[in-house]
Amino acid sequence: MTDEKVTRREAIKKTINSGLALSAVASVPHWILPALAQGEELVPFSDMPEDYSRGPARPGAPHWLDTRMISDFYTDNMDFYVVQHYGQPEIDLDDYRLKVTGLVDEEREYTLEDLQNMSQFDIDAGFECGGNNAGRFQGLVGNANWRGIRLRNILNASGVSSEGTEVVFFGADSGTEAIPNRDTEVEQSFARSLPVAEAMREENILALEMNGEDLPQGHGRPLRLVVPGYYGVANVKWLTQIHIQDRRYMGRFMGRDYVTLKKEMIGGEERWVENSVTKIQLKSAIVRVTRLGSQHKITGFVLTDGTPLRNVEISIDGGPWREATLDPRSTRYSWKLFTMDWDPSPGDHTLVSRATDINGHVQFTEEEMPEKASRWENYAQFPRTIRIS
Ligand SMILES: Nc1nc2c(c(=O)[nH]1)N[C@H]1C(S)=C(S)[C@@H](COP(=O)(O)O)O[C@H]1N2
Ligand SMILES: [Mo]
Repeated sequence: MTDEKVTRREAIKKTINSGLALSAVASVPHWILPALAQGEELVPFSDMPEDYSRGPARPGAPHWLDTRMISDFYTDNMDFYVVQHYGQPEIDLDDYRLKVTGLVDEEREYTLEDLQNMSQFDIDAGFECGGNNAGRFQGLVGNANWRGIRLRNILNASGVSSEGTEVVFFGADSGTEAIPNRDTEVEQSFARSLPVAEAMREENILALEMNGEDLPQGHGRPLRLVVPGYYGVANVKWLTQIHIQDRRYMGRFMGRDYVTLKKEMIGGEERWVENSVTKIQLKSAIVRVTRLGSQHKITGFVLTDGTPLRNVEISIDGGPWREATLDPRSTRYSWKLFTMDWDPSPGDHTLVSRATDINGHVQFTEEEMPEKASRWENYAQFPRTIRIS
């Protein structure tokens, strides 16, 4: 590992562990570390099972985090949620190749070393799985610093030809998919696509590193796409091929899964419309309440598609909306943690947050959500209940 890399990793680790009592660091396994200050306690939510806890991520397995433990801007690589649909392919790094094919002036192939030697940048990006929901207490979420190559540089190095309209990203993982009404199955890779104009956005990154470490196996080692502002499904892990074509890619994760079926008015007609899960919908959620003496603190996160926020507000027991404080480390595409001090009376309380963007768009309540028949994109306000003793 280069010195520069060690320094970056140390800097990120330092923010991850800040606020911890030293004794806690030494004695408690990191995955249950509530990152509490001296004398601080986690106050249980009454909408969660009393014994709710989440174990550490296990190699190869999916994982979601206990969102009550969110207290740091960067999610530890060991606790960042893990989702994949065909298992985690082991890629031999010596044989690894990234191929760029299709409607380009020059098809290309890169070794890992070629990629490592290209100019790098880094960006903070937070995202959630399009299937994240209240039932999981929003645990399919995380925020990290990604470092790698600008996607646009790779596309420009091959030269997208004028007929090229869509960029397809293939992962090394594949599974058998049954063909409806036919007694047959085919092997399909995980893949997603983006229109060329979207793919050319300067923030899109082919990430080699996550929080200053080589990309962990579960997060796509050695290379993954991150499309800041998009739901997790866009961020193709174990990336091995980029293909430019003249039509939208229609694989399972574009056309069948991760498709939101919504009721829309189309030219005055009510229609059920299918949309691929793409840009993150404005969302906030309260996930943590801590107590130091009688002083309580409420913490939550906001996700956006990159549209700047106007504010995030909290209402307690149906009372007035009061503005919460946003973490100053927030960036355009990171999650935005927010906090508010609270001096509650004993008894049962309801807490809810709502985010508003600079266009005045306010996060919907459950009742205001567009009518939707599928389980994707759950961005309604998330009321929490808590008992103060
Ligand atoms: N190759 C590949 N990439 C993938 C997936 C997959 O199954 N295979 N799942 C996607 C989905 S649905 C999500 S939510 C994110 C999760 O990324 P993470 O495991 O790093 O949090 O990866 C995306 N990228
Ligand atoms: Mo997902």
